[in-house]
Amino acid sequence: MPFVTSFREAFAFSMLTIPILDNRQLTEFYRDGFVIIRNAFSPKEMQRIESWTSELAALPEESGKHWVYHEKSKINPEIEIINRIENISPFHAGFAELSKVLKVPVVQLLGEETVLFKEKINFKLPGGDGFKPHQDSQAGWEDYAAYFINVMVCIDEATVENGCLQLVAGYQNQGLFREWEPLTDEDMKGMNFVHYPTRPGDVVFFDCYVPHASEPNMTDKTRRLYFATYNRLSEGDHMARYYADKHKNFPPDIDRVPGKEYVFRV
Ligand SMILES: O=C(O)CCC(=O)C(=O)O
Repeated sequence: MPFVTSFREAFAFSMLTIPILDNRQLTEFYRDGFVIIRNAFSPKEMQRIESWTSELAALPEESGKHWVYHEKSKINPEIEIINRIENISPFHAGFAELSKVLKVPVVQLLGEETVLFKEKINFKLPGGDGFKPHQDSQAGWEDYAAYFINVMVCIDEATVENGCLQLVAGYQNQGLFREWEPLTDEDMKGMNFVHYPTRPGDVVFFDCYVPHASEPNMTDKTRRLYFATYNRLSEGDHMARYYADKHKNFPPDIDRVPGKEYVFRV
């Protein structure tokens, strides 16, 4: 029933394709902790999603709106580039639509009603940094719920060269290694990080325990990926509290206290 309800809700609300997982894809997710759906969105749909992304990046940064973070380019450290945008759907109708549509296959995977926990777009512009090997729940997520599923939508082609996602299969049932620190060399013994290049319209589902990483983008090609994260509704709706807590420790650049140091941990 939760699947039917979420499907009806998304169908009534959105013009986007609702990605429905078949039995083979569900089995693959339960086996590996992740599954990749190629061409889940059409080129026309991706034009819309790409235009929302560019629109968001061009908006003026304002306190109390979507959160923008910058970083120093690794190609030219004189330049500040957008690193990521978070807290999106409450301020953008297009992404609100996308996050409703992506919820439907997450309900399929969990077999129960789910709720959006957080969202972000990792821009990884030319010169953008990579991500050390980690599990997403290492970023303190267990304070909110026990289990999460991420859905990644590929906006620009992600290649080995520009820092596509690398995932490790089969570790999702081992649970959390430890909080607030990326994986150590010792943790990673025996793990096989595999590059998964993706094209615009591809969608990746992976859970909060899947070890993953990506390299910096030292090419001249932008690599933007959208991530929406959901938890079981039976574990509560935590988005407001999550963002309030995060704002205290790692606020968007517009809300930072000059001179104070903010450290990204995981
Ligand atoms: O965007 C990427 O390459 C990886 C993202 C990631 O691992 C994260 O945001 O936790």
